[in-house]
Amino acid sequence: MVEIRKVRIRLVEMKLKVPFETSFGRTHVRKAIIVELEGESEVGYGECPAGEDPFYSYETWATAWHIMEDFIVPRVLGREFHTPEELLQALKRIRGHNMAKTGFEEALWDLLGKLEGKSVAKLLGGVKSKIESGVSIGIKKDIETLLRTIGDYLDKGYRRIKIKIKPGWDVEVVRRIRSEFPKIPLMVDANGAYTLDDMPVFKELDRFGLMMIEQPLSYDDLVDHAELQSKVRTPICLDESISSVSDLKAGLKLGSLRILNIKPARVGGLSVARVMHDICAEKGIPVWCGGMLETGIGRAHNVALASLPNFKLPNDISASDRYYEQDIVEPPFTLNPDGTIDVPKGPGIGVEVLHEVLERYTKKDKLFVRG
Ligand code: OSB
Ligand code: MG
Repeated sequence: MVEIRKVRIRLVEMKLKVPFETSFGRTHVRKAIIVELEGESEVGYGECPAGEDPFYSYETWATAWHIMEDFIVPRVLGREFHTPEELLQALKRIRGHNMAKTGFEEALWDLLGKLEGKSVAKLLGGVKSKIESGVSIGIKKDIETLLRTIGDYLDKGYRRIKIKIKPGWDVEVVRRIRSEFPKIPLMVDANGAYTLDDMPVFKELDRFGLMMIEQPLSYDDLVDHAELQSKVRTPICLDESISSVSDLKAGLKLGSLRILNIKPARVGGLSVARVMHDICAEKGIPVWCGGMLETGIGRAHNVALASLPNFKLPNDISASDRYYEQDIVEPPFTLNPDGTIDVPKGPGIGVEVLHEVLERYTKKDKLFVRG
């Protein structure tokens, strides 16, 4: 049990080493809100990875800031919590805004872990000491650049390659990758850029032995994904379409997905992510942990989550140096030669937050103290 005595939210900006381009836009500088929850003796950290634009989801850092300041902080500050589920219960009247909630929920997992001397992975019921690491590669200016980038990541040891696709950057690109790298574990992510009218594209993609096609159709669709899945062999994996347990149940009933990408920030926290993991485990649906280009804090929570047993496929959890010159945690996340990342064993997130570096990346912050 812990009483929340102080809350700090800070907007951070971290320049990406390489801009990240998807079908919905391009990111040069990653914005995120870091949430700090302070009890009597420890501070817990969580991350809300909502960015600049409402293009991946409706949340932006600015909507998250508003929801935190005006609706979450008043329901958390000065309150006592035994579990992260209890915190989410206190936020239940707030519909949606999962990324804003996740910053707080994760911070409480870290805080409780530190107080109990246990890692977040252990508290969650994680069973792995290493997690499998894949890499998600944005749209590049030409296919040659993409092929070179893929080769570099394979040399580093990444266990699977995901590329972003959009109309005009799809079948030909995959064909070229397959002729260069015939056997690698390969998948594509469309971030909702297609419709059922693009069936010829999916029929072509179906011939390349892809591990899965992620979020081919609209972010709010389940019915058309079910129809598409009935027409292709390649498993459909959903990301944007599944932001709640009810979405997941509907998607499974309809047959809209055979694989689930779980991002804590998208679904409203690690506890919801774990419920989804359990449902999928029971139904024989493999899951993996997606990413939102998180800083070391969100990354640490993602690593903890991915230590659960049904995370059966490589995750979009790459080493810190795939994204940033300098991460805000120590040690940074590094890739083992076998393409895995170690699950930290220390209390809470198990990595130290570098306060001076965090301060340097902070664009604005606000402190709330129990009245
Ligand atoms: O769709 O999975 C996605 C990044 C930002 C927003 C959406 C997505 C992504 C990624 C990158 O694919 C995953 C990562 O390395 O963090
Ligand atoms: Mg995705």
